Amino acid sequence: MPSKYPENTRLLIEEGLRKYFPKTRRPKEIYEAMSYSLFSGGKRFRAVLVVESARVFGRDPEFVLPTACAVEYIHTYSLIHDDLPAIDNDYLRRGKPACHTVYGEDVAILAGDALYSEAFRLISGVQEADDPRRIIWVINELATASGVAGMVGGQVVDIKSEGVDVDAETLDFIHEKKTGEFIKASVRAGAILAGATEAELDLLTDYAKYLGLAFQITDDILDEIGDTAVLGKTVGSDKRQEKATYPKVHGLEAAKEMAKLTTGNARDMLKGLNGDGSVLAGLADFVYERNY
Ligand code: GRG
Repeated sequence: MPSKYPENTRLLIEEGLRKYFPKTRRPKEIYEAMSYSLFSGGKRFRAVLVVESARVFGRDPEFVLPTACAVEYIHTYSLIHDDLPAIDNDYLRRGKPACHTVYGEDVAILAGDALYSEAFRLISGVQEADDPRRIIWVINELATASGVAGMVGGQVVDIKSEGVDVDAETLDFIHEKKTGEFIKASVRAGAILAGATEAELDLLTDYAKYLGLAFQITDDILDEIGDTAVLGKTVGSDKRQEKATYPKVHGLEAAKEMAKLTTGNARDMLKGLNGDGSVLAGLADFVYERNY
């Protein structure tokens, strides 16, 4: 991992995922499929955001670990479903055959569904907070961001825009909903559990909006000029499916410039914070510089 990535946090999340993964093993197929996708690598970026956002307010990583792991469950769920033949039809994920390639479409769909429910079981059953209303608040934010007003809504417009000439506004809508809202909810979840005020949350929300946009622009650029072996997923998949992407709508060079600008904007939003935002700033740089 590059130096700006909080590797210790990533390792802590790996431990948390193992600790909280359901101990039941029947029916065997579904637990195997869930665990295959959950433990197949990945940057754990959204879970890292939960932990690092709470740390700004002086909270230990362990305090928000159940929610950080739940966020990773939801993310893994979205990847499993995204790769399905009915959606993006990708056979490679995190350098390995996609879940449906190994376990079949039926089990892969159910593994995604099960991870999604496990996420909310984990937060509602294990997460603690000084004020329990903050747990409900977090559940509401994550459900909204992953539902029709977020990931699902963005994905629908994404699918329906394949092969269509999409304008810049529609492109922004797709990515804000499909990727941005969940990144924003991850940042906010850590801060909410750590007891952030509305004013502090507003600053972090603006940071997260720029971060999510930079993340997606980089993702689109990597799909165009990245390396399949490094990325762990097939390069050129967007082009093959005639997807709306930043390089397609704005041109590759303009997209690179946009990624740089939005990363700078994300960093700027942290300046008003009272706590130490240096790790979050480093994560913005990571998003811009990443090659995977
Ligand atoms: C599952 C809630 C839900 C909805 C189903 C399939 C779908 C609707 C939405 C797709 C959302 C999706 C997969 C967006 C792509 C986001 C993206 C850029 C994923 C790659 O994230 P990384 O780079 O991956 O963080 P790693 O492997 O590092 O975890």
